[in-house]
Amino acid sequence: YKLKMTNKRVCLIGAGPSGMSVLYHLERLRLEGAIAPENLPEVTCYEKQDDCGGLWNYTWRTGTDEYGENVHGSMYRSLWSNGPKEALEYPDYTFEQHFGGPIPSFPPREALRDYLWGRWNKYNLKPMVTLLHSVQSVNFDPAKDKFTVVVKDLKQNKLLDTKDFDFVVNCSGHFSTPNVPYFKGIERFPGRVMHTHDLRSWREFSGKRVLVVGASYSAEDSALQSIKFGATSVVCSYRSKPMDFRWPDSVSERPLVTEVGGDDRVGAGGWARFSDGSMEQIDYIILATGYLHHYPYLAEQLRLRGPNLLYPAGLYKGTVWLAGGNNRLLYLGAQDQYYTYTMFDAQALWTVRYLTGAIQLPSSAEMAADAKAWVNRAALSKTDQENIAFQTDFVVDLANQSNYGYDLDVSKIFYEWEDHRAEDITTYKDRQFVSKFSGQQAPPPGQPFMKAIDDSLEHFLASCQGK
Ligand code: FAD
Ligand code: NA7
Repeated sequence: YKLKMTNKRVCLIGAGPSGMSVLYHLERLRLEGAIAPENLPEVTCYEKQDDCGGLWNYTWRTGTDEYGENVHGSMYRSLWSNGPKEALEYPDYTFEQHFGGPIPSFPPREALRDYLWGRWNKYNLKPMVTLLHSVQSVNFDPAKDKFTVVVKDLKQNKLLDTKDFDFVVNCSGHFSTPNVPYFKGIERFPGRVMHTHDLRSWREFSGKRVLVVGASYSAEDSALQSIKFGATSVVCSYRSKPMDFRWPDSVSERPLVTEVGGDDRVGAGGWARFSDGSMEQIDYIILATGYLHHYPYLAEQLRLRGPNLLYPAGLYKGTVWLAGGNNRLLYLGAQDQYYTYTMFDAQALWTVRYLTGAIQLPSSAEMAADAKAWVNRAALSKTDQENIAFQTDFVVDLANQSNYGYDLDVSKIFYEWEDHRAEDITTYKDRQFVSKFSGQQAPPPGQPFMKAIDDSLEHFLASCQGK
């Protein structure tokens, strides 16, 4: 499907929330007649999964898929939103509009996926995505002044002829390639060792003693989900600082694990030693150690690298790749995330304005200085409150520049959410918020998070109606 044949050709990689927001705003503005026909780019969106949705598509698969591609999915059964839905709500498509009434603040994965689809269906975006096509390589050819892109049709198991593009918009996400550290003795550990990327069900932890390595969102959820599904104990091991929540008695925190080991005899357990010299008996190891920026299909000089940051270096407006100077490779959603859907949406609208000529870039020196100033500020931002304030400013700046039309600042909701988490990490998902955009007060959940097992949309909607 082609939006329109014109001079600029755009290769959009990935149809998760970020990529779909690009298609959404392009189509919206096209239908509103806000883009002159000669400025409408021809966009080809390649998605390697069999549907739009990105991480919000659940897959039972781990490792490689039926086509030999790395499985993108990192979400598991029983995943409930980790932030309030009021903090990611699209102003032009509220949860109330989608569900026809109030729903609790922390919905399960399927409900959020359903919401995303509702907004995409407004403009029938799915036919604009070339599904089951994986981008294999992207190079910039200075002689042609084009990006040369090789794509594989997964169903036909066929590499397509190289295609030329003026722009590449990379929306492939950065929570799919696990960061897997080594710990002394781990190859001899007698129990299962897995990264959260490969987690699908928590049921196997019932009756087990679990070690969770990491101290961020995945670690927090791994600890809570393990005990929710019957683990007898969870020890969380941190590298920099503990999560320091008021954990249930069965969860504790230790400094970094230094060695693991165990007995090879059937039925014998394993152990972990920590940098304070203490030891624990454990059966399972969950590596909640985050993800790598990993874009193997992008030519070396186009690749973003580094840790998960609020403002990765080298991106003007957190979006335009500055190295090389052609400014025609864009990254969406490459940031660490408090804001999610609305941040991607502001970034997408900014991108569409840029692609259609409504936003002009300043000089290279100005862009580099602007990006550097954000990077420097991000480096000074340490606490959750500072991080939230930082990302709010980032999102609002993008929204202002792109004439977004709504105030996306939901920092108050995030601050309150952080307070709830500090009060009680086991109950914060049972709290309720008011929507900034519909004014709707969320009802309490049908069941508290620590008791809710059925994560289906059907069950969720039935429980909202008190059935
Ligand atoms: P993704 O959703 O990762 O989508 C990227 C797309 O690109 C995928 O469809 C992928 O198949 C495709 N792709 C990748 N490589 C290629 C290629 N070479 N060729 C073609 N297609 C390709 N956010 C929240 O708001 N609330 C939450 O509760 C929440 N929970 C999370 C829990 C987990 C375990 C994880 C990992 C993330 C969570 N997130 C959550 C954050 C999540 O990153 C965002 O919500 C969102 O999915 C990011 O959207 P995206 O489009 O940038 O990337
Ligand atoms: P994050 O937020 O990037 O956090 C990664 C965590 O892993 C963090 O606490 C790191 O410690 C820790 N880590 C990384 N490497 C190591 C090693 N070598 N040893 C010990 N600990 C390590 O990733 P998450 O998976 O939690 O969250 C990603 C997204 O998924 C997020 O948006 C959520 O919504 C769900 P550090 O603090 O850097 O010392």
